[in-house]
Amino acid sequence: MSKNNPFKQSRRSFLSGSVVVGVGAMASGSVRAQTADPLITEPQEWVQSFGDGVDATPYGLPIKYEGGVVRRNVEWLTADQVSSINFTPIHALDGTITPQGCAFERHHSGAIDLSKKNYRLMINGLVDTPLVFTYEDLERFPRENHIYFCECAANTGMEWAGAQLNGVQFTHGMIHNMEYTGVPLRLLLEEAGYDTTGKWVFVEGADASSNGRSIPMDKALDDVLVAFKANGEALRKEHGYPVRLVVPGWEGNMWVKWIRRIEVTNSPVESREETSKYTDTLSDGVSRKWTWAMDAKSVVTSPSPQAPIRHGSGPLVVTGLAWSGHGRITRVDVSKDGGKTWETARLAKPGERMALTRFYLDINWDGSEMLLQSRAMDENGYVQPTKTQLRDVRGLNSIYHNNCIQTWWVRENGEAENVEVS
Ligand SMILES: Nc1nc2c(c(=O)[nH]1)N[C@H]1C(S)=C(S)[C@@H](COP(=O)(O)O)O[C@H]1N2
Ligand SMILES: [Mo]
Repeated sequence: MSKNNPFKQSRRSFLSGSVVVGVGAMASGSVRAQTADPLITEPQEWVQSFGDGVDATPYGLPIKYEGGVVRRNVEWLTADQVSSINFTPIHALDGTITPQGCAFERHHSGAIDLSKKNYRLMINGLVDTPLVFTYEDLERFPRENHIYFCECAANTGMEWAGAQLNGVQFTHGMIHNMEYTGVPLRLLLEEAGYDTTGKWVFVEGADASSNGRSIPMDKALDDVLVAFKANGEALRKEHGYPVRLVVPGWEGNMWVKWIRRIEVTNSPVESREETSKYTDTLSDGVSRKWTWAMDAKSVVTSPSPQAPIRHGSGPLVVTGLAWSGHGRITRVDVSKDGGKTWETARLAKPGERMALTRFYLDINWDGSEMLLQSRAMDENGYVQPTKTQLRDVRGLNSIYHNNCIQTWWVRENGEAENVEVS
């Protein structure tokens, strides 16, 4: 069987590969094949009675067997529920779209209850005509659909000093990827007649924290969306219902939820969220500022500590996610030996600009331990750094913008653990 893609081989050799696996697998596998399997030979209860009627679930939830696919938090990070974060269960998802129901949440002062009726958006500052839009007003502007990832700048932030959290949900789960429907911010700024001396916009939300951020005018006019739908339906309350800002490729903190005001200014406001927070202090005490775009990053989501290998040796699907705030992902490599050798993974689809890319490496696992890593490359030729390379540049004072290569130590029994290689 070919090492990186069994499907490239002829169907025949792939099938014979599977037979070998069956023999090598746990005894129960072959016992099941030899004795009558009641799930195949006996009529089951679900064929002898009716299932639920169509009125049972007007709005569907996942079936009870999938009850573990939920957002989780890290207790010691959650001093206070209203100013906290939870994590997307990326170990259990596939494809690239994050369902809203399990997409991570980050609130500085809790998720507020704001109706469409009470919603207002003001544009003021350096404009010809200060304007206030209702929700219905926004719906009358031409709108667009785009898939974008939103990554909190603190994603992987707890791993700077050492391998700490034993699960990809916790190390990399401050990310989600949705299809947004919204009005380009440019159209609203044009409606208000923005002054070309205004080089910045300051955006703030309707919640108590307001989460104010300055965004350069070039970005505001380029691809920022004033969004009201995600994955086809209204935004969930926790993601900013009824309207949030979408700032493609840039750190999650700028994606202001419950957006209520956009002020055109000629200088940045230097708010709390862009000075004391979301900046990286280097070893010499100098802080990096205006680090908006999230650098290329990837991680193996399965196998991983929360998604161990249960089926023994043989065909194994290694999979993960890659993304870049600077454009498209062009290539992802996977290493099984802690970065000594690399194989190029298969991208499920060609990389899309500022969106998650799913990769697969279909291997024939010999059952020996692995130090699994993935390494993303984007269209600018940027290569995701190792932990050591990143620490050499940033030191150890940082919390934010950690995009280093992650290692999972996969044991012979299929269990995986968060480790570092040097
Ligand atoms: N109004 C407002 N917008 C906000 C926040 C907030 O607390 N209030 N949190 C920010 C942060 S830090 C992040 S990472 C993203 C998270 O978006 P999500 O909760 O939809 O995942 O929203 C940003 N927008
Ligand atoms: Mo964030």
